[in-house]
Amino acid sequence: MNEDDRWNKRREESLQRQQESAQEPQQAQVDDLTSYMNPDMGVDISMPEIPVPMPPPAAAEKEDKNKDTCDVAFNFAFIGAGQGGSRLAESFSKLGYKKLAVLNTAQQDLNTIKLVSNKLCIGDGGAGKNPDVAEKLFVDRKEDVLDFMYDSFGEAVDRIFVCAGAGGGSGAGTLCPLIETAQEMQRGIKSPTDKVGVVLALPKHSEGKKVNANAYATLVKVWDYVERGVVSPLVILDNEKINSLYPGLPVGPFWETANMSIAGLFHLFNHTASKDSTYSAFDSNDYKQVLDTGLIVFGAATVDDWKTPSGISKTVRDNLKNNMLSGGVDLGTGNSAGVVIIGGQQILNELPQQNLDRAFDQFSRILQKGSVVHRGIYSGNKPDLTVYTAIGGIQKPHAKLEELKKLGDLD
Ligand SMILES: Nc1nc2c(ncn2[C@@H]2O[C@H](COP(=O)(O)OP(=O)(O)OP(=O)(O)O)[C@@H](O)[C@H]2O)c(=O)[nH]1
Ligand SMILES: [Mg+2]
Repeated sequence: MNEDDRWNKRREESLQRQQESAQEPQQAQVDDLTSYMNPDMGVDISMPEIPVPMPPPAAAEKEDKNKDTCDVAFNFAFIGAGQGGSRLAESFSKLGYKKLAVLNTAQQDLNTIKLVSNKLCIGDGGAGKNPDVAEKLFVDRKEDVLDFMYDSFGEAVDRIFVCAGAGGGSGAGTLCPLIETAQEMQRGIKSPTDKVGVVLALPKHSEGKKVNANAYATLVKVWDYVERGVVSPLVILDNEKINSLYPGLPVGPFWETANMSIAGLFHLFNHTASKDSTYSAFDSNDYKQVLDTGLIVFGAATVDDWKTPSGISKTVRDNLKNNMLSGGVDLGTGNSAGVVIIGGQQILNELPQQNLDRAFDQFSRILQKGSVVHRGIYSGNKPDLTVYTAIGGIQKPHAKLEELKKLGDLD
C-alpha cells in the first residue's frame, strides 16, 4: 500500500465515522419520539391530553316548521294583539303566511279568530279600552309571551311584525312591550335584522274621543321606537282613509276589506321581490332597503289611459294624493320608494317604454331630494295595468297626530 492508498483509506474511514456519528443522535431522537408517542405500539399515535379547541359547528340551516305556502322574499312572522290586531294577523294567513300568533286579554275575542291556532290569553274579560290595564297584565307574563312566540314561529324568521289597533286597550297597551319581546327573540335567533315591524290600524273619526285619544298616545309611543331605529317598517293602516276610499262599505265587510287591502299590498311586494322578471325586477335587496326606512305607506291604482305619455303619470299622481292607505302623512318627505308595475302581456307588448319612464321619474321628483326609487315591471295574469307603490322613510306624521289629538279632545 503506497502513501496515496493509505491516505485514501484513512479518508474513507474518517468519512464513515463522521456519517455514523451524525446518524446516531438523530436515530436516538426518532426512537425517543416514537416510544413517547407509541408506548404500547398498538396505535399510530398515543396523544397526550391537550385541550384542543373544537371548531364551531357548520351553520345549520334553521328548520322551518311553519313554512309559508306562498312564495316570498322574506320570512315574516306576525303577532296580532287585541281584536283588531288579531284580525290583521289572520288576514296574512289567508295569503299563505304560517308564522302567526294572536294575543289578547279576553278569551272571547280569541275565540273569533279561526285561522290562527296559536293563541295566548293574558287576562280575563278584556282591557275595556284601557291600554294601561293590558300593559300591566303583560308585565307578569312577559316570559310566557316570549316562549309563545318561539313556539308559534320557529326560528326561521327574518322579521317579526306586531299588529294592533291603536285606539283600543289590549292591542295598544301590549304593542310596545311586544315590540321589545319580538326584538329579544330576533336577537336570540340571530335574525338578519333586529328591527321589528309594526302594522298599526288608526281609528275612524267616528270612533269617539277615548279611542282617538288612545290612538294619539299609541302613535306617539311607537314613533319613539321608529326614531330609535327599533321599529321599521311602521306600516299605517288608516281606517278613516279606508272609509273614504270605499264609501258606503257596509259594516259587515269593513274590517275584512281594510285588513285585506294592507295585507294584500304588503304581500305583493314580498312576493314580487322573490320573482324574476323578464322586464325589470324589484329584488329582495330593493325591498329590504324600503323596509328599513321607518314609516311606510302603501297604495295601488289601476291605469286605464296607458297609451298616452301622461296617462300613467297622472294616475300615479292621483294615487299618491288620494289612494294611499293613510292620510295625514307627507309623502314628499319620503326618501325611498318601491314602485312595481304589473301588466297583462298584451299591454306590455304595446306600452311605450317612455310612458313608464315618465311615471317612474315622477317619483324621484315627488319624494325628498336624493331619494331612491326601486322599480319593478312584471307581467301578470290579469289583462290590466296596475301600479303598486310603497313609499318609505316618511317623516313624523304631524297632520295625523294633530287630527287624532283634536278628535281625542286632548288640546
Ligand atoms: N283595520 C282594522 N282595524 C280594526 C279592526 N278591529 C278593530 N280595529 C281598530 O282597532 C281599534 C281597537 O279595537 P280592538 O282591536 O277591538 O281593541 P282591543 O285591542 O281588543 O282592546 P280592548 O277590547 O279595549 O281590550 C278600533 O278602534 C279600530 O279602529 C280590524 O279588524 N281591522
Ligand atoms: Mg278587545
